[in-house]
Parts: sequence; C-alpha cells; structure tokens
Amino acid sequence: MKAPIRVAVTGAAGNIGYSLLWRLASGSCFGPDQPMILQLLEITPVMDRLAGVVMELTDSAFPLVNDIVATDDANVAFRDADAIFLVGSRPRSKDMDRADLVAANGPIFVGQGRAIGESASRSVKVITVGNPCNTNCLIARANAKGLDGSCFSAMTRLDQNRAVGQVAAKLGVPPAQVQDVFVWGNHSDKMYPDLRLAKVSNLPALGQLDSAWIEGEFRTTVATRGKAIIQARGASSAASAASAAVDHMADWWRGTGERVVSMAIPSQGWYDVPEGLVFSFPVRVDAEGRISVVEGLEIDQATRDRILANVSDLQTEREAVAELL
Ligand code: NAX
Repeated sequence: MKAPIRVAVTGAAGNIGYSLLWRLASGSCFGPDQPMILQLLEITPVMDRLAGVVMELTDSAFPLVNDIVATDDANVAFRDADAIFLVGSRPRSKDMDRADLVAANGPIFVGQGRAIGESASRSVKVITVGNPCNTNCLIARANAKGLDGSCFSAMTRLDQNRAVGQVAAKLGVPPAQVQDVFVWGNHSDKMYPDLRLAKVSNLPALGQLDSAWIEGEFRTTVATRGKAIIQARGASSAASAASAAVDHMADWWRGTGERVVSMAIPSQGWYDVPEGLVFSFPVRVDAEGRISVVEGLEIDQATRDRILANVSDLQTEREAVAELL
C-alpha cells in the first residue's frame, strides 16, 4: 500500500465540497490505490456544518481515507499538503459584478497563499476553483513565499468539459470520442474554447462540425452555461464543477500522455500573454506532474483578438488587486 497523501479542501462545507469530497475519497482523482488524509478548511461560523460533512464521510467508510482533519485554521489545513483545492470563497450574488467579486474574495487568498507558503509540501499542487479563480490564484501565488509558480493553477476544466459535452451531443457520440478540446484565457464568459486541435472519433472535429454552429450556438452555450444552470436549478454549478476539479487534478497528478487539456497557469510569456498572468492554455502533463504548454500553434486574427480580450480583462483584475500582490 502507498503512503497516504495529504489533500486539503477549502470551503469544504459548501456545495462544490459536498460533491468533491466524495469523488476524492472514492479514489477517482488520485487513483484507487492511493490512501489519503483529508484536511478540510471552513470559516468559523460554518464549523458545525462541516462537522456534519465529516460525520457523513465517516459513515461512508471509504477504504482510502486514513484520517479527516476539520479546521478553521489555514495553517492546519495546509500542513504538509500534497494537493490543495481552493474552493472556499463567496459565490457571486445577483447584485454583484465581477469587480465586486474580485474585491470580496481577493483578501481570502492573501491569507491562504501565505499559509500555503508556510505549511504545504514544497511540491504541492494547488488548484484554484473559487471565483474569480484566475486572479485568486495570482494572489495566492504572490503570497506563498518559497513556492515555485509551477505549484499553482486555476480551473478552466469546467469550460472545457462543457465544450466537449456540446460537441459530443451535436455529433451523437460519447464524450470519450471527443479529444483535445481546450480553452484559452480567463474563467469568465470571454474564455475561448478552441476546436482546432480537437478530434472526434480520431478525425478532425472541424471537418465534422458546421462553422456557423461553432461560431453561434456552440460558443454562446458554453459561455453562458453557468447562468443557464443557475436559472434552471436555482443554484450554481456544483457537481459538474467538482467533477471538473477532479479531472484537472487527476491529469496533473497522473499525467495526460498525448492528450491536450486546459489549465490556467502563471504565464511565462507563451502566446504573448504577459508573464505572471494566470491564463488558460492548451497543456500536456508528463508522468512526473510537469505541465508543459503546447507551443507553436498558429494563431489566426480571430484567436489573437480573443486572447487579447482575455489578457485585457485579467490585467484589469490584476490592477484591481495590486495591493494584495
Ligand atoms: P458555497 O457558497 O456553497 O460554498 C463556499 C464555501 O466556502 C462555504 O461553505 C463558505 O463558508 C466557504 N468559505 C468562504 N470563505 C472561506 C474561507 N475564507 N476559507 C474557507 N472556506 C471559506 O459555494 P460553491 O457553490 O461551493 O462555490 C465555491 C466557489 O466556486 C465560488 O467562488 C464559485 O463562484 C466558484 N465556482 C467556480 C467554478 C469554476 O469553473 N472555476 C465553477 C463553479 C463555481 O461557480
């Protein structure tokens, strides 16, 4: 049996947490032979609810869960953590615009970034889910002293999965037949799902899909899916977000092979995205967990314009949180 890893989840008593923890505990993310210690963080007023979640996890008797720590202290939650899911933050309410969300949630990631720098494993893998996730990741990374930027990422996998779901439904194939769809940019309605590398049943997707559908219904559906779910369900995406977080971390932990996936990571200037911005790129991950951006893709004018629109938004967000960096 492998040695247990330490997996920290913030916002563990929230909606995404309620789906995510069961997927992690069952072995879907780190593998069916990888035991773990779950280290769960919540804010003090929510510790009672978190105690209920811990009772249910205990009652699920997962063979892979060696211990569960529930705490309102970030340094305890992140101690020696090998993987961290930064989910906890305030979801956007009806009266909030994006700038309000940045202001409300930014400070959370200062404290948590510091605690990660002080307490986590030096090779920790951090995925930021709480919105605005790209900029929250930027803040956490800036405050995590002593850790390399390669430890940090933000989640655009839900956007990728939504795009895959639409293509699969349109062509009447299982999602497993749809490969190498990826997303550029910010996790916002400006993100850009790119089908140029995509294959469906091993043949180029672009040869099988009508360009009017791609530029119209496809892009609109993917970009507005979050709002459509809130309208239909009366609550924001939770199970699909948890599932995307598992997909992202599983690919980071176990490698992608030749598959191309989307991860928002601190830019090193790829595709002229300014250094440091946390931006979603097409990536592969090797068996050691090293992420590499797929470089050398031809960027046409339409793609360049969309990349620039995302860069511009992320620069505005970065300026808005400058004092937190
Ligand atoms: P919930 O409100 O159900 O849960 C959030 C939990 O975080 C709450 O239990 C709250 O007490 C806790 N929390 C707040 N501040 C905290 C702190 N400082 N430390 C620890 N815990 C804290 O929201 P939920 O539906 O779970 O969504 C969580 C976050 O994910 C939101 O910011 C949401 O906007 C974001 N999402 C991101 C997505 C993505 O693709 N990147 C998609 C889904 C989701 O919208």
